[in-house]
Amino acid sequence: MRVLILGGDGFCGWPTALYLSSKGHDITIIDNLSRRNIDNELESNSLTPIQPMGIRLKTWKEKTGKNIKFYNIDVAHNYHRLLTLLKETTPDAVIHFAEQRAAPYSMKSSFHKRYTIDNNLNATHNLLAAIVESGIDIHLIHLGTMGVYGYGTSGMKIPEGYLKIKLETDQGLSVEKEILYPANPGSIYHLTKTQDQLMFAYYNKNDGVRVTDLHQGIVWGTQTQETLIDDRLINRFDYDGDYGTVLNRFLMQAVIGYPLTVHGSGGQTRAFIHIKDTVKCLEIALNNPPNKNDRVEIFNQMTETHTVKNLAEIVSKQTGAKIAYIQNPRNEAAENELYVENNKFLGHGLNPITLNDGLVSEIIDIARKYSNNCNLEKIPCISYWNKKQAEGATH
Ligand code: NAD
Ligand code: USQ
Repeated sequence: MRVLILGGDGFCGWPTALYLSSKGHDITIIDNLSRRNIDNELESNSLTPIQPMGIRLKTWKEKTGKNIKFYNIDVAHNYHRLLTLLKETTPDAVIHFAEQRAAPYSMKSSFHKRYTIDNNLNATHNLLAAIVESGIDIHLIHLGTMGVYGYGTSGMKIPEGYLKIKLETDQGLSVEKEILYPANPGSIYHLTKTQDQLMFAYYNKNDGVRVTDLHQGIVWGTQTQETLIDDRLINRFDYDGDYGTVLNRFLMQAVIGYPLTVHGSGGQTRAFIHIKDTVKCLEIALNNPPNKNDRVEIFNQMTETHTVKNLAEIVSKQTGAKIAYIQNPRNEAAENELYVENNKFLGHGLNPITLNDGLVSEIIDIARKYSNNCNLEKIPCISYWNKKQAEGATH
């Protein structure tokens, strides 16, 4: 298939581009390199030495003979360049990773809130409008988040996108309906993903755009089979207080002897997926598009849940790392339970990689190899959700 990958220079997008190219798909990456510029803004870096796009693509061609094209386009603001590219490449599918994805970054200041809203909502809307204007029947696959649901239920499993409800009419009749699961965002970033859902529902209803929305959990790991082919293909590894996600941060912290930074009591339960499963899920979504008149297809893209405390204990047991319970900079529930339905991907043959599969030591090895690149000053999370959180801060 001809596939455009928006955000194909990023942590999830780059390995997905390589994986799908290795499977024979014709891949074009679109990215405005904003994530690399944010590293400059934050004076932070990927722990792993990621190469410029030109070197990445030249290496891929050299090692596999396969060509991946690249266009530097800001999809949130260069509408006509995006539209022209859709018309010229007539893709079967567009995979949309191109959003500002860090909750702490989105909460740093009014500037960061406004940037995240502007970038994410306009990127998604421009893509939808351009698909309609192009007149091409393109399957849009979007990377959403488990965070659209909030993290908790009343004991039931969080369904895949839609909730069955029963309503009582004024005449006393009982009516069954299915609605989008109520949105409950925990940050400005997560708020943009809940808004994306409404845009998909609208364009699907009004214009028949075929959409698959993947509600993904926290991605851990860094390398895939393809990024391992050559050092110059290495994937990024975020460890800083804004972009580093919890499990990868703990593993890196353990390697350098930095006490594991558990926020609060660590009772927050979250959903996880390994990067190697992320790329497989994208392939499954690509190969199973919704039919023309189907509603938006929603998959929960996660394979296991853990509390933050539990993760810290697993890492500590394996490495001897100390655990530090620190004041939580976020405004989030101190503890929650999380049960998630993920039968759709399992039904399509996904065989999940879990924390027990030994890949934790693979990440420890990478963190050890590149530990000299770590800037200790960038580890603390200093983005506070509100005034109260900032006042209670110890940093
Ligand atoms: P990332 O920041 O590494 O990658 C995003 C890429 O999109 C970057 O290369 C960036 O330069 C590009 N981009 C952003 N705005 C753009 C714009 N306006 N025009 C063109 N390119 C733009 O993030 P990631 O971790 O790869 O996440 C990709 C997607 O998956 C995001 O939408 C994120 O919300 C979602 N997701 C990520 C995780 C995770 O744990 N990393 C979990 C769940 C969902
Ligand atoms: N946490 C710590 N210590 C740390 C870092 C985080 O205790 O050093 C805690 C946080 O307070 C939070 C949990 O770990 O309770 C998860 O934080 P995270 O930074 O690992 O993940 P999150 O902010 O939820 O965001 C990440 C991705 C985002 C994606 C989301 C999926 O950055 O793009 O949408 O995971 S989900 O969490 O399922 O909503």
